[in-house]
Amino acid sequence: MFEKLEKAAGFIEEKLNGRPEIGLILGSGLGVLADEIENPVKIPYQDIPEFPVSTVEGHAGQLVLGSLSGKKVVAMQGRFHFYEGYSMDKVTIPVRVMKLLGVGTLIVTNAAGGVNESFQAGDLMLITDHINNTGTNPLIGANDKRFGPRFPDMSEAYSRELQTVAKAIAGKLNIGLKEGVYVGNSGPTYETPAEVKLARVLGGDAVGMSTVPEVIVARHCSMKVLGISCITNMAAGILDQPLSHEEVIETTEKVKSSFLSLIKEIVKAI
Ligand code: R1P
Repeated sequence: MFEKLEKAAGFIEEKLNGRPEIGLILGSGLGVLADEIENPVKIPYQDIPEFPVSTVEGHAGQLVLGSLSGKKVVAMQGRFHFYEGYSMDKVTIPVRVMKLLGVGTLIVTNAAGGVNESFQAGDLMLITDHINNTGTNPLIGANDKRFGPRFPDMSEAYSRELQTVAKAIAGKLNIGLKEGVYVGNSGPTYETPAEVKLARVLGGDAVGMSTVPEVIVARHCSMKVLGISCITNMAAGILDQPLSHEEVIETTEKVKSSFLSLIKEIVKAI
């Protein structure tokens, strides 16, 4: 795997001048951030050796490399999910390729359902921690020490230092940034009301079907992680209305401007 991913990183490097220092994974409907990248080099996933392809609406399916707020970045405009039928190690290939490109800080974003009843659709939530409820783990299998240790420490999955930066910037921009624990499920079904209640009892504030595998792999290879969820809807059973991916995309469109300014200012500050 390591050699194959080195080949993928080499393929990307040939198209760049300068190595990216910050990686961004843009969630459902949040790919607009990649449009802000200056002097972009866009590489469709299907052209990159070993990369899967995006199959979900709202995920464009390309890497965008260039400058954002004066920093060299690599952004995934669209991510991979376990429910698309990709194994966990496929889902997380881009994180390892980012590491091989020189990325030390990863900003993960996602569209999530609000479990905490004090949240509202359209809120942005700083992820303080996560619960892996997918029933599996991307690090199952032989461990390659070149990426990281067999038993990685997850006591600070989301960097406290980056959380402090994000909170300060949200305050400066007057964005009422919520905070909470993201519960990662496999999907593709949205949670039942009973599952949402369970997530709340377990200490979850938001639910979704991504992020957790990426963060596990990022921490395995010692990247610092910052996570931001866009609460696109309240999870099942809170409001008396069915959930849909259309609503998820619609909400991300509404929060676009605060999401963009928050992330751009964070990138500037780190
Ligand atoms: C469901 O509407 C989709 O939105 C979220 C869920 O995980 C699921 O893929 O997408 P992201 O987590 O990729 O933002």
